[in-house]
Amino acid sequence: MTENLNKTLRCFALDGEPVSCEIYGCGHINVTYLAVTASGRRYILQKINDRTFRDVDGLMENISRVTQFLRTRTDDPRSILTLVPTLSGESWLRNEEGCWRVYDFVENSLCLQLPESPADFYESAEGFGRFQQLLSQFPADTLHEVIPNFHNTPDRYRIFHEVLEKDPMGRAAALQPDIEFFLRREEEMATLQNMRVSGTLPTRVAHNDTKLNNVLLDAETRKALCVIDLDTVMPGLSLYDYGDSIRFGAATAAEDEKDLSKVTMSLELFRIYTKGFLHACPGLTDAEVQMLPMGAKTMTLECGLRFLTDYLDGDHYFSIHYPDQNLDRARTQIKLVQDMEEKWQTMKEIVEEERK
Ligand code: ADP
Ligand code: GN1
Ligand code: MG
Repeated sequence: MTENLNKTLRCFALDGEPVSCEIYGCGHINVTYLAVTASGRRYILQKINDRTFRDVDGLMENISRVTQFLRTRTDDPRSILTLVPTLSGESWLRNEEGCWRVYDFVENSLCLQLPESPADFYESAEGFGRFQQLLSQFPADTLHEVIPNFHNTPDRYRIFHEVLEKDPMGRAAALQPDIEFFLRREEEMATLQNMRVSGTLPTRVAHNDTKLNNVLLDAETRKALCVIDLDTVMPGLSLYDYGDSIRFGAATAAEDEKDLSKVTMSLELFRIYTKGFLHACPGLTDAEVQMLPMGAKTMTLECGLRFLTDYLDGDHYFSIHYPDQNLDRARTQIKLVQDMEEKWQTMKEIVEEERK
């Protein structure tokens, strides 16, 4: 453990002296550490990415309020993230190195990068669906919009066009087929945003980043335990949460798989997640249920567009571990969208079957 990490940890109300602190997990945005104290207690220390999240006060206020609200709805303390305050009672710390927060480590839990069985994926749907359902009683408009237009797909296209125009790395020429893939679908991909603006789809409290690795399963029962990574909890659509889960978890390969023949959207996993989400979230409107396939397609395409935009821009947003990783990520999302287009009719039929 470096002296600086030790100093940072000592500012929080931990149970004992910190004895180790190591990099942990696979997130693309924050820097996460696993910290252990002399008493053996484990904690998650996170350096909050304040380039991505400009309003750290607003973000932490959202997380504090949402976790407090959820705590009134459950008896199991492990099912909700618990913030550890600083010694002066704040929910986060700013020092010379950045912005920091600490959570209790959720013990005896599993964090999966790909489902190990359909049952695991079903549980993730129960977890995110329940989260959404419980928060349907929380006043969405009182939350800070920590990243404005986060899932406003037309706005993501606007940024894409800007970067494409500048082409700061000179990368666009070699990527014409990829670029055209996104351009051909620009109009269709405004559907959800238009329905949100017109009020056809209700604005709800959404998690907005429902990757499988953002829900912990209980290691013993393998049931959904705790939804984590609450940075992007803000007003949104239920379809963002459903769609992002399909994008990541119904894929048959990793988000940066180079062999695209391995990348498909599993209809079996699509069905399983749909079943779990509809079960856990009985309050969805007819319009929401009908648009579930469009949620999956839009979130996948939007994420691919964001990866490609970041690649064209020189990889400033998503953490990368090798040079072309964002391009690989963009291409898996393209492949998934193509596969969904081929399976479109069946996806719609599955939703109809599972809603009964
Ligand atoms: P990022 O925004 O960078 O994705 P996350 O908040 O998702 O950061 O944390 C990264 C990883 O750390 C998670 O995928 C999970 O493995 C682990 N993690 C985060 N919070 C906890 C926690 N309270 N208990 C156990 N593991 C956690
Ligand atoms: C980021 O923080 P993480 O790794 O859970 C991103 C999501 C993307 C995802 C793609 C705040 O999520 O929007 O869908 O990467 N989070 C933010 O893997 O931009
Ligand atoms: Mg995460």
